[in-house]
Amino acid sequence: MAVWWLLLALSCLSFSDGLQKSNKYEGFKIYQLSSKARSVALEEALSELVKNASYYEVFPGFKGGNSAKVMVHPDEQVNFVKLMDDNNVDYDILNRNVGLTLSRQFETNRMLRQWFPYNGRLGTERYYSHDEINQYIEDLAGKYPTRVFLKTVGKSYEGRWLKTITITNGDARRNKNVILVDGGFHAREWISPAAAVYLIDQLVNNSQENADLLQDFDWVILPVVNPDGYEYTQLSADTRMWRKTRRPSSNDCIGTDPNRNFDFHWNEEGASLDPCDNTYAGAKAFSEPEALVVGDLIHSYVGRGKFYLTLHSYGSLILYPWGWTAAVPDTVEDLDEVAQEGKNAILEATGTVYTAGPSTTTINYAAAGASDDYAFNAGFPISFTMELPAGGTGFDPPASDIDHIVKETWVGITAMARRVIKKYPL
Ligand code: 0X9
Ligand code: ZN
Repeated sequence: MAVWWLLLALSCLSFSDGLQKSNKYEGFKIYQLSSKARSVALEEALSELVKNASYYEVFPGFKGGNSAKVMVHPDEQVNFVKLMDDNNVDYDILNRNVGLTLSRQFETNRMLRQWFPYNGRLGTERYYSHDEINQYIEDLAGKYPTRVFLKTVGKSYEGRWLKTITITNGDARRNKNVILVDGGFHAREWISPAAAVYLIDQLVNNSQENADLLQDFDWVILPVVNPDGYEYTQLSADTRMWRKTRRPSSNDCIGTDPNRNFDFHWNEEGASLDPCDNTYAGAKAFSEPEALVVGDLIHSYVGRGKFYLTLHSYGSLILYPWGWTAAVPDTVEDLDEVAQEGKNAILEATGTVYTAGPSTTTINYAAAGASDDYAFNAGFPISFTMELPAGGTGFDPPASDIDHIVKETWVGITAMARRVIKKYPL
């Protein structure tokens, strides 16, 4: 494997220097901001920035804490630096040219697709398209007809099929408890579908070793909730940072944040009614087909469903309800017990430090209308958002990081699942 990466690194270096085209992110910089105290100055400065969406993007995660990451347009960098100095906010430059990073990655991904065509198994060498992922789960269902089942649960706005894979141990016992996992809510968070695919692979192809995970529980997995957005981010370096779905929502703006579109305290906090914003909540709750599919899926498993897990990036966080308010539910101890289990298992396996806690105070912002709160409110006793680790400029771990991240995520998910299985026996 190491030789592959070395060859690829060399060929991409020579390619990318010659072929580098400028793109939308040419000259954008990413700054890491910090302020000695948990600072009002930083929060005020950031809230000014986010108003100017064409020049700035404050990356989600730790928005209101004492550090933040901000991507800044080249025309605004002088003003930005002055604003930070005036507010006594320290900054480091994390990435000097986002455009260059993205176009190199684009080239690498193009080559990896040629080097590792789909051959019936999805390895961890590269990122896969929605079609390949659907093909893979189709193939698994064909190969293991007694223990793997597919269901078409809906269609994205652009007409891509949303399919769940249900993984069982093949004992034909009905109405077992259920663990429901989804990925790919946010288009650019590619490591999320990758982790869902690895989870599927391990549960199906390593079923003997994981027999305890399938004894009294079935697993239902929807690997790409937002395939239109996911495919759009694969088109070019210009589109790589897209977050939302792809349905035009006004004359000049496209897409809704599917994780603000759920019908639970919809649009009350941390969401926008401006169709051009990255956190646009939609015209009304469940206006978007992709969110509605997940909502229906959640409802269809209430009672049997004991654990809902939605995979996002980034931040290395395990977040539990509530995410729409800073209050915590009565069963916070149960939630925390399971979350800590995941955090500790990952720490022990790889040394990666996850933070586990209530969503709003851990990620430092409230966001209403998300799927985790919806599932918890609907009756899933354990409902988490897992923010996988950052890579590249944040949302774009290079392909060479996939293997490490998805295996580590598997360790965390299975540790949490085992605790859930013990807590909620059939
Ligand atoms: O903001 C989000 O939708 C999630 N973070 S991300 O960077 N992947 O976009 C966090 C959602 C946490 N859950 C709730 N706020 N309910
Ligand atoms: Zn996300």
